[in-house]
Amino acid sequence: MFIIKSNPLLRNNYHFLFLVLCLLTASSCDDGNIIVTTFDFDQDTPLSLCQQDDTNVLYYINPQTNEAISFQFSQGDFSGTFIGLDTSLTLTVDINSSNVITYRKLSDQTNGNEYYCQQVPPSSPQVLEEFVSTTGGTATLFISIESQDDNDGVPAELEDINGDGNLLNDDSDGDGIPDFIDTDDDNDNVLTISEELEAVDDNGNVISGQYVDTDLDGIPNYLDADDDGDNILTNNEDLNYCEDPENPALNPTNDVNVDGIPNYLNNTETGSVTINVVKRNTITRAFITQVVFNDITFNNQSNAESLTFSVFTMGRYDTTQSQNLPFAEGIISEDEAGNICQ
Ligand SMILES: [Ca+2]
Ligand SMILES: [Ca+2]
Ligand SMILES: [Ca+2]
Ligand SMILES: [Ca+2]
Repeated sequence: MFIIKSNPLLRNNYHFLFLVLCLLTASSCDDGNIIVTTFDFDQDTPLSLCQQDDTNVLYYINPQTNEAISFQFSQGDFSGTFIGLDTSLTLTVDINSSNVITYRKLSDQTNGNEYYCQQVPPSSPQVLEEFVSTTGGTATLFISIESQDDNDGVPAELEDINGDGNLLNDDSDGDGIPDFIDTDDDNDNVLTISEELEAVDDNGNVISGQYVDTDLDGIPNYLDADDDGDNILTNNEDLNYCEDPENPALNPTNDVNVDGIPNYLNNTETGSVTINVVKRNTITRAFITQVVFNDITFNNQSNAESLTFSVFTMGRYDTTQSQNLPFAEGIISEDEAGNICQ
């Protein structure tokens, strides 16, 4: 009746505790009447999130065992994400009467969203056994970025300009945003996805890994702030930047003269305006929040039984978010600039 897992290092230490509990109260452990709690959660347990006002509930219901774990806590701005260029964020929450962990063994399967995300919890399934945390101990919410990419057409490894394996220390345009998450690597207001076109040879065949370099200065267009080499920065060749309501501002690609070539790629067109605002840098990031409790005690709600865990790993909450990354000081994004056409 006790389940000993094959890899105890990855499991919570409930088995040992429960064995000790049973050794101390041997008569109640072999009578077949008690419900054996397993607390079968680990770092890969997939948690979901409900939010209402300033209260969050992270939860999981195991569809095989009908074990339900939830962590309700007050933290108004919790989203499982963070902004900025840090790679992780740790939140520590005290366990008390407002921040509560609840373990339940349910009589039947249920949908976790319906069970935890309604004002009035459903009356079924029944709660066969319930443990609730007491005051004391902490929850650690370790939020980290699982993946992020600018999806700008240039593979991340090619955006490791200095080739040292660290993507965070390559910032070609010095705007504070590393190339691998910079959607406009030269800050010329032509997004890299529009500039990273692979070069073709005289027969029209793509030259793999070599990008178009209009002015043949050795710098591919997506890293070249003056693409046609006429000494007018590409962002300043956007002469129509506030003239055409059908076309968004800050887009040099739509400034086309009669030959069909945008001014920024035509070195005979040298008209210039001063534009000191750059397009916002939007990327999608995937985050993981690992939830671990330390030094917590649960009380069984129907008897005097209590369980103490020095470390209790609840699981992980995964989420993605589209974010505008912050620029270095002195760089004005269109979000900060307001109406640039006034
Ligand atoms: Ca940059
Ligand atoms: Ca980039
Ligand atoms: Ca660009
Ligand atoms: Ca130019």
